[in-house]
Amino acid sequence: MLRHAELSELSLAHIDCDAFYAAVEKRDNPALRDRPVIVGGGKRGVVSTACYIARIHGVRSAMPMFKALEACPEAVVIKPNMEKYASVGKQVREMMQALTPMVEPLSIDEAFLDLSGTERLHGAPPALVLARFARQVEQEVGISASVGLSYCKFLAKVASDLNKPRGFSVIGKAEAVSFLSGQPVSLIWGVGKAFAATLASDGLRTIGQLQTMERSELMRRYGTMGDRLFHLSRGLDERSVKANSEAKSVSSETTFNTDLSSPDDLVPVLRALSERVSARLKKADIAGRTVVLKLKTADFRIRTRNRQLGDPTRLADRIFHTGLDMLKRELDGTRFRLIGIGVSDLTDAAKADPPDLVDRLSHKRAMAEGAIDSLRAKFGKQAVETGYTFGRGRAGQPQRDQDPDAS
Ligand code: DCP
Ligand code: MG
Repeated sequence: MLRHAELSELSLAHIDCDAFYAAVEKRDNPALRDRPVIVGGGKRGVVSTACYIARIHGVRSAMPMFKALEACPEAVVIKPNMEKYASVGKQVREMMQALTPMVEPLSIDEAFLDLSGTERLHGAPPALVLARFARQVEQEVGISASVGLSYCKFLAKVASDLNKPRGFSVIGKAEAVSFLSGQPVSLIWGVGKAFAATLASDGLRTIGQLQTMERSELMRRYGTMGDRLFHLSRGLDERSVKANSEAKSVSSETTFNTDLSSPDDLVPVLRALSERVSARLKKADIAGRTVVLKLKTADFRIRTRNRQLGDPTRLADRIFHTGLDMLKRELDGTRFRLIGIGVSDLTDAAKADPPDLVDRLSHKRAMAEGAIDSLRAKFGKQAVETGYTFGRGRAGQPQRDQDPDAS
């Protein structure tokens, strides 16, 4: 039973499956039910996830496997089966989409849902719909999920984490500020280890301390991040749930077998991915105006960088050079496990890459690319290689291709 004064008004939810990979493995092998299970290993030798029994012993995601086994020698270790997890993730997502079209997936096992205005449809307020949903996932999928319900994205996501596993937590407007005041700054979306350390060196450790500071002072010290600190520390978050954001971009990404940090390794992969995106755009006769670079660091933090172009493009060369420019700013020795490139703000190809491009060089490159395309169409993909990928064989190609947001 759940009681909360605002229960009938709150409609922004975050749902996150519990110990996702491990839960799927336990579902498929009931003998594992009461045993500590670790999913991970393989070449990377790290824990992808651990079930909650293994977590009691201190096992955590991203921990080196040998450490995890030191902490919990009796654990059963299972190699990840990504295809299986992707299909279970999809099943859960489709169940979410049956509740509302306003579903914004964040990863394989979590999403935001905006259930405002669905009460008449469901004959029940969002809180009840969500509680039924959690039960339905257990019965039909055979894994569990935790739910956070609030009035904004930031606090819905925080809430879903409060009572895991099988949690259902509510953060209303009335208690948002007092709840946040005791929390560490790292709870704030976008405050990673490095920024938390900067804040700590300025004496700022709790969100409560941020709540006492002026917006102008926070912005003077930390720029746009300061503005975010000001708003989120007070529970002010206007971001809306963006449904189908996946279908509105064309992108290609790859996860490396070993983490990479040098331009020599990353640039050829970026080039190959740009060509793949361009090929898909050309095939669909569409173009994109914003180039999006995605990186995932060795410690699983996602960095996305966007740049809007003067006019939409479908040329590998423009996508690549725009991506490269953004990539250069990120190359500070950080090790990356994933790189992706894509375009969003899709339009039809008619307005793309006008011949009077400001820059004459890029016009030449566009002509050259047209020639490359027709050679490849005639003689196959390997017929022409650019200097960026030439002679690198598989090294210049993405090793494991993942195309989560193909459209
Ligand atoms: N994952 C991974 N490596 C990480 C973090 C996560 O491979 N460092 C994978 C395995 C997880 C899945 O992504 O099962 C979902 O990530 P979550 O962060 O939601 O973690 P879990 O669902 O495993 O656990 P929780 O109950 O904390 O959500
Ligand atoms: Mg999860």
